[in-house]
Amino acid sequence: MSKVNLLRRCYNCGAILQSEDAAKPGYIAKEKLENAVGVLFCDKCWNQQKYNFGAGELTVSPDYLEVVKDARASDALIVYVVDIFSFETSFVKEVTDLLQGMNILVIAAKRDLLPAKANDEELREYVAHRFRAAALRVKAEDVLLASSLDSYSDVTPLTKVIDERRKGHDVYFIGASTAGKTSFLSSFLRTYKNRSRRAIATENYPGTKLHVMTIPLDNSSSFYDTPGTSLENSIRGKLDFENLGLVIPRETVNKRVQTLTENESVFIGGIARIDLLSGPKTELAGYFAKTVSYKKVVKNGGDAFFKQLGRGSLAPVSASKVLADFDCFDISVDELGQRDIGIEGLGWVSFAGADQTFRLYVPKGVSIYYTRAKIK
Ligand SMILES: Nc1nc2c(ncn2[C@@H]2O[C@H](COP(=O)(O)OP(=O)(O)OP(=O)(O)O)[C@@H](O)[C@H]2O)c(=O)[nH]1
Ligand SMILES: [Mg+2]
Repeated sequence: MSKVNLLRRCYNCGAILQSEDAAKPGYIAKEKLENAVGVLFCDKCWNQQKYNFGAGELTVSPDYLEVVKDARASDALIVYVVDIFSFETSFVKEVTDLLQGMNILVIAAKRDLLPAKANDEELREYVAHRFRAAALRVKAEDVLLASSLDSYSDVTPLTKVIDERRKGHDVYFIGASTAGKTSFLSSFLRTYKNRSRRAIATENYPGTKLHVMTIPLDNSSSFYDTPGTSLENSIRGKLDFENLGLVIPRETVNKRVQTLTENESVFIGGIARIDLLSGPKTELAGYFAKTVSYKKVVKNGGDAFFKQLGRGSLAPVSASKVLADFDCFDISVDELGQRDIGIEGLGWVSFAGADQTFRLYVPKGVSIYYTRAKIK
């Protein structure tokens, strides 16, 4: 098995985590340090902040739970909208945990951002595979790809499938912020005829403070456009407005290839870096917005990396002002076959697995992923 090792620091205070001395900063019980995945907290911060339960820290609010509870009680169809370009960001663990056993259809939006020649069947299977890995019942035929969703796109074929699948029940559109839920519904509304006695309304969902648009389908069922869950672990939650505009792709993202030999690095904009620490010469195909540079640095810059941030050649240029600190991950690759290392909200690199060890620097708090390749 390959290994992904975060050189672990407390997510809240930044202290290096250790299990030796409870009196020193960064103390955490050994089992927690060894077994945990994702972000970690030292005991002190954990106890103070109650991260999972504290106000403002949850990605899924109790109100959101209420909405999902209703959906479950009414045997509703869940239309889970994901962003196929930023798939990991839009696939929210806290939400998938809530949806166990429910009737789910997936709309994978933003297909237009991936190269046209990527294989649609493989993309649908990739998405279905990720859902199944989260213990949700989704097959490739439950995944519908959607492109260029806006109020002018034709969503009739998608709507037809939704109508068959909902069997007269309500439909809840859920997913991460900016996945494409409202874009879908705006185009749906273009040809919509209200056959009920109720009006379309955007108001607080009963008993909650969540703004939900309700589109009546008949007298007893509706479409619900729920607000997206937050992008806390995504780079999109970290950048200022100007830089956000640079990292979000507006058009098809084509791969750019850099070939790394040991101790060479590739810089992704001024905001992330991947070093090949060991292993054979490797072609790294980068999938990032055109406005994000993808450059090889021949001499391993070491700590000079931080100094290079903010240089004009490494746009987004003002990232250094926005991103003060970085997390560092080591990824040792054992699997053969095409693999992806991704940075949530930014994009990913794809390469043939061959015993490499990579070191990845990303802005503090941004999640990374390591999976089989999305595009072969
Ligand atoms: N290229 C492309 N952009 C899309 C597509 N669908 C949505 N977008 C863009 O993605 C952004 C967010 O879309 P929304 O439909 O508002 O996303 P949402 O899921 O409703 O987001 P929240 O309301 O924040 O939860 C907008 O800028 C859309 O134009 C698509 O299929 N292709
Ligand atoms: Mg919306």
